[in-house]
This record gives sequence, C-alpha cells and structure tokens, in this order.
Amino acid sequence: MSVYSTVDSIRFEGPDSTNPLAFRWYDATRVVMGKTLAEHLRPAVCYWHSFCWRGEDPFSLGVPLFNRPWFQGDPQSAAVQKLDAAFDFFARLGLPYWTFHDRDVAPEGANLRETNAILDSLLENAARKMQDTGVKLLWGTANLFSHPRYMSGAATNPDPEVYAYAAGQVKHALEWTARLGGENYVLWGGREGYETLLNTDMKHELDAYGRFLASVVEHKHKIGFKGAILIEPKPKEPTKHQYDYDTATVYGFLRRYGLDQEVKVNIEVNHATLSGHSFEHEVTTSFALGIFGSLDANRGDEQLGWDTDQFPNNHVALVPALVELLRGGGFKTGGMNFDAKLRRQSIDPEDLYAGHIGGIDTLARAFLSAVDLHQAAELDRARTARYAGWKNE
Ligand code: XUL
Ligand code: CO
Repeated sequence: MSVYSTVDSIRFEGPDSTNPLAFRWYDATRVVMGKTLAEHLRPAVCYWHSFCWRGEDPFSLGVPLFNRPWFQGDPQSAAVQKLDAAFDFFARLGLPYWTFHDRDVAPEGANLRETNAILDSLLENAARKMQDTGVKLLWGTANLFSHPRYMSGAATNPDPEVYAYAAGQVKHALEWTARLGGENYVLWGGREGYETLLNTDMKHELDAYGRFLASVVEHKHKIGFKGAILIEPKPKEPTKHQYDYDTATVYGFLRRYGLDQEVKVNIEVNHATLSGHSFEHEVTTSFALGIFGSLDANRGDEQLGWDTDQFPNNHVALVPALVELLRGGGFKTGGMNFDAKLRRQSIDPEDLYAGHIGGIDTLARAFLSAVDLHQAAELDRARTARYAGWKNE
C-alpha cells in the first residue's frame, strides 16, 4: 500500500474512453510493423521528477509543496518508503522501464564508502522489486550536480579530488546499472561547462572530460557491461554554457577523444529546443553521425526559455522526429524516458498517473501517425528522387 494504491492497474480503453485514468492511444500489446507498441516505444518512468522533486521552484526557498510521506523522517527509512511507493506506481502504470540517478534512490553518508553502502542496500531492494514486478531498467546514472562539491563541475572541476570522487561515484553507479540489467548508462554533464571564461581553462577542462569519459568506457569493458554509454546533450542550465551543447558538438568531442565508436547520445526534446534546434534536427543528426542512442521525452514552453520538463501533450509536434526514428530502424538499446514532471499545482498523488498517461498517449498517437507516413513512403520516394542524380555514373 502506498499513496499510489488508490488506483487500480491502468488499462487501455481506446480513444472514446472518458476515463481520465485509462490509456486511449497506448495499447501496449498492439502490433504495428511487426512489434508491439511497448516494444517500439520502450517507455520509462524517471525516479527523480516523479518521486524526489517536492514541487520547489526558485521562489519557494526550499519549502516543499507536495505532501508525500517519504519527504519526512530520517533519510534512510524515507528512501525505503519512497522505493516501495515508486514500484507500486510503476506496477500500476504498467510501463516496462524505469530510470534513476544514484542520489534519487539513496541519500549520501559521511564518506563515499558509507554512501555506497546505503545505495547498495536500497538497490538490493530495487533488484527484488524489479524481479517481482517485471519492471526493467532503461538506464542508470550518477548525480554529479547536486552536492556542493560539484559546484564547479565533476569531471571538469579544477580540483582533482572532486574529479576522483566523481569517478568513484560513476564506477559504482555503472556497476549497479550493469547488475540491474540496465540497457544503457547515461552521463548528463549538468555542471560540465563554465560560468565565465575569465577564470576557465577550457582546453584543460575538455581534456579532463575526455579522459573521464575514456575511463568510463574502459570500465564498462572491464566489467563486461553490454549496454550503451550515452551522453545527454544540453546547451545551458545549470551552467551558462555546457560542453555537451548539442548532438553535433558531442560528436566532435567524441571524435577528438577517440570515443565516437563507443559513446552515443540520449536526446531530450526540450534540450534540443534550448540549443536552438528542433527535436527532429537532433534525432536526424544523431542518425546521420551514427550516434543515436535513446530519447528523453518531454516538452518546453514556447513562451519560456528554460527547461520546464513538461509532459508531452502535442502529438503532431512529435511526428517528424518519430518518422526519423523509424527511418533509422528504431531503438536498439534506447527507449523513451519521461524526463518530465508535474506542474506545481498538481499536488495529488493521482496526478502522477494523469501526467504519464497523457504523455504516453501523446507518444503512441504520434508514433502511429509516423508509422502511417513511413509506410506510405511518399516522403522517402520524394527524397530518393531528389538525389537521383547521384545514382548515375
Ligand atoms: C537535466 C536532465 C537530467 C538527465 C539525467 O536537464 O535532463 O535529468 O536526464 O541526469
Ligand atoms: Co534528461
């Protein structure tokens, strides 16, 4: 029993349903182009926005807004309660995957050893729950941006002690991702960037970041992790400038450090828009350069220039990117992670179902439209004809 137990399993009822807690477009078992919708979309619920964010914004001065039992009490038992609630939610919603940062699941201890031990006990518990519910791990990651030690970056921090700490943290998160059968490991460099060039040695920072990433790849092979290593591009926020600005920038970085065969990208809709591109631009670029990995599904707000992480609600806007996904052969290790959060005024626990249902219905509807376009093949015929001259001698 948890705050999410008030709802039964969410079912598909079709487009005519008026039940707000039913899927209208996401029929998980519907087969199109030889696979079910669940197999095509591989949707995931993220742990951080869904169960860790308390509804704060810069104006709430850290005062929590959402009332959840695990926001009170001692951090370790709260983390256990949060895990129980999260898996209760996953099981009732019925999406196949989840994603997490180490710090979402477990609080820090007094030092790295103690911190790792706390994480171990919670993830042992998560492993049992994954077994019981059948929910799988799309990707794991390490939070290298919340703790004060990371205020000037993790891999790009001017202090080598911080670099080493971050490496230790990633090592542990990567090993756990492998153990939980994760299909990818993600690095989002939230603070890998700069605030001002006046005090920044950019070449030093880029080399440090390249070396850090090379170590991640080396360790992946050492432990036999079969999943993909993914960088998540974003141009800014929290730093003024992030080194992983967009897909093309990440590709140049990977080439420079000899990692373009080893690392791919996790493209987020609103990060694409923040970098001045469209989502479909980023997806197409990653396929063209051979580094497409996975997607973070969300949207921004056309009148706001920051990372609002809203649930997708406009299926038409997503069709071009999904046509590209189909052209590119679909997901291999990747999927659609809802890196999306509720609005502050959505304070009821049930709202988390509504957000995800609306989001996955939007994706499913967009995907079905993309399948129609892809199968009609008019676009492909026109495109082939456009380059027909190159087929001649
Ligand atoms: C931040 C963001 C992260 C990554 C994982 O904008 O998207 O949540 O997805 O660290
Ligand atoms: Co993201």
